[in-house]
Amino acid sequence: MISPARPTAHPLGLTWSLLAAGALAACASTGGDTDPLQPGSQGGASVDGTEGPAPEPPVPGAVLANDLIQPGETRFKNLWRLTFGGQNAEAYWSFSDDRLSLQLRETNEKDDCDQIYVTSPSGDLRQVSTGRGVTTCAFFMPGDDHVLYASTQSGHVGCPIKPESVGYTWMLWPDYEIYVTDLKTGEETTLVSEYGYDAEATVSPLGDRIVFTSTRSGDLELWTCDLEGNDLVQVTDTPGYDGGAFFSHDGQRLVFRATAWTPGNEAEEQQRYREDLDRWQVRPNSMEIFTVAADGSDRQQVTTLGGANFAPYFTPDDQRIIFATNHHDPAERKFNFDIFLCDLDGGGLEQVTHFDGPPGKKFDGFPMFSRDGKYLAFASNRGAGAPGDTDVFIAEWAD
Ligand SMILES: [Ca+2]
Ligand SMILES: [Ca+2]
Ligand SMILES: [Ca+2]
Repeated sequence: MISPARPTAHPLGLTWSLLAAGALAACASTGGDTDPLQPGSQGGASVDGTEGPAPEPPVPGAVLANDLIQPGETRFKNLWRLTFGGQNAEAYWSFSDDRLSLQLRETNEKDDCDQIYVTSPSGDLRQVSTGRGVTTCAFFMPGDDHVLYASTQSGHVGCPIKPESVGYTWMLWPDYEIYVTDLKTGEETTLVSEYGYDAEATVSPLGDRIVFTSTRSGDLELWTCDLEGNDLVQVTDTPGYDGGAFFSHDGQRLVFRATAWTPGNEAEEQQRYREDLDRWQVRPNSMEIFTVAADGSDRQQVTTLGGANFAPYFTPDDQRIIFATNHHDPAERKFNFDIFLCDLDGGGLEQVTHFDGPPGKKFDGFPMFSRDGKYLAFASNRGAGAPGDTDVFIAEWAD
């Protein structure tokens, strides 16, 4: 099922959608699919048969796609599609809610790696990463004139080739550093740099701190720093993966994903985890959602669902958490990821997305609310031409 030649793995989990593709056809994209900047024929569909002016897209270039709202997706008042084919995900809102940064890959070719793009007033997507190495996890800086992202460009000119591994793992390239690019001048500066994995950075809505994931302490932990990359604070100190964090809107807490050990089997699993980490790899198949105060105190487990729970984000009132999970997939190999909501204690579970098709057409994940709460950006296989194609969507949210 899984292509052993697949060159990159995705720190925040995009690879799950590729896994869901089953056998990965080489160069799965065809025709217009290879140009994600070009609106396709599936967008702009009519809204449930009613006439009237189409609602304004929340981001220039997004095309109305209400035909892709699935039965049961009652939280979606309208749906727009931003990309059309390839691998596109992790679309995160600017501070002013009028732009998205995202990562985009046009094909599954070995020499094609995720690069960072931003939306622009003209409706085009604009590449802002250098094109060297593999990149991940972009986020707007306060003021929206700069974007941070992680890249292996200090160690790789092209796309790094994933070494042989046992089973399904993510690569934690030690060349990953966190850079800030000036959207006006293209000037790039290094924000965070240390031997080992440094990636998955996001910025507090207060605009004063950055959280990221690093192996610098010898384990995968959350760290925060100021906007210049100084005043480093280690937030987590727990065996296992701690990463993929976002701040609450009041800047007080972090929501993140962490390895879930099997009770009674911790020692064996942690030994295997250490062996993977020594090869710069991590297995993402068993993770739960946690919160912690930004200073590292008061760690709380949110979900106890089993399976892979990831990409958590606070609702605009900080009272609930939206996240992606496959816990509900009855299949032994759980490829159907969907977006769920839950309370801060894990109760009140509510399924938000319901897209489930054939292999490679099941994934929904990476939810992020706009700061005003009106829109939810997410990634999904829905509307995909080729199995595994993942596109960025924006839903108008119904409270
Ligand atoms: Ca590094
Ligand atoms: Ca840890
Ligand atoms: Ca799904």
